[in-house]
Amino acid sequence: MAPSHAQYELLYHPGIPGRGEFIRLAFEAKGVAYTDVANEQKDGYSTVQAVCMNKGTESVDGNPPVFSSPALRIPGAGLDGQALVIAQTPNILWYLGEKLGLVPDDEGGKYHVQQVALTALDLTNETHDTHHPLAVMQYYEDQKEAALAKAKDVRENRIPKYLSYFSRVLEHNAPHGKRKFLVGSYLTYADTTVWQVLNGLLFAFPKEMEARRKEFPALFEELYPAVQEVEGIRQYLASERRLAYSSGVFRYYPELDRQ
Ligand SMILES: N[C@@H](CCC(=O)N[C@@H](CS)C(=O)NCC(=O)O)C(=O)O
Repeated sequence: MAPSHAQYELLYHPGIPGRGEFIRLAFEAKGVAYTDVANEQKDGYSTVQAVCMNKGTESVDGNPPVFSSPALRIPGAGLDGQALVIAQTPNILWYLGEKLGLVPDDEGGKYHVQQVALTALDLTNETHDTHHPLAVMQYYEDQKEAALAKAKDVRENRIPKYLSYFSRVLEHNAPHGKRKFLVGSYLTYADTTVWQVLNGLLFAFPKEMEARRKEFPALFEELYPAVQEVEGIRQYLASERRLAYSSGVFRYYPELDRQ
């Protein structure tokens, strides 16, 4: 395992990639150490729960309450030298984009990166809703009929619409990014975030995505491998830190895939 230190602490559920993966990929792409609290620390999930799921008027260290994980805790970066806690995946990525060098220098480029990442996270939410179309707090097994209809719509209408958008962004940026990067001339968190959604979709809907990848060759044959070949990402994907999909946002139910 690569060494990690306590400068940045990822607070997320243990044992699943989930939405925490968008944050992990940002750190791993740049080889910046972080502590994955629930996965690395004894009783780490108690810490995550205490910060992200308590019912009080503060999360920790004078920070306001957090609605849900993932959150990022940065010791020393808050008021009076206390820890700063920030939550919401795109908010964390926005913070890390500057710190880790995962955004372009120009203001328009920074907003464009966030625009693409937000869109990829919208697709993540829609993917989640294929197995939880009616009630987030109820079991998939109790909403299977609605899930079939929702998954059909997401597969047939929403996935191609999103993939078309990402492809067009890639093409628009081709003079700078050479179809390896979505915004500007080097890796940003737009690339890692879109990569993660594509990877999750390949797991959740293998048959659907096998057909779709032929429709969007630049996305799957240029951007996707380019992100995987970034040294930090390559090492990470081969490491035991990269968790297997199971019961998180990206799940595999054969009946929800293309038949
Ligand atoms: N928009 C939020 C969604 C966060 C979210 O849905 N977190 C999940 C885990 S991936 C959770 O623990 N949710 C608890 C809840 O919504 O009650 C983000 O992107 O961070």
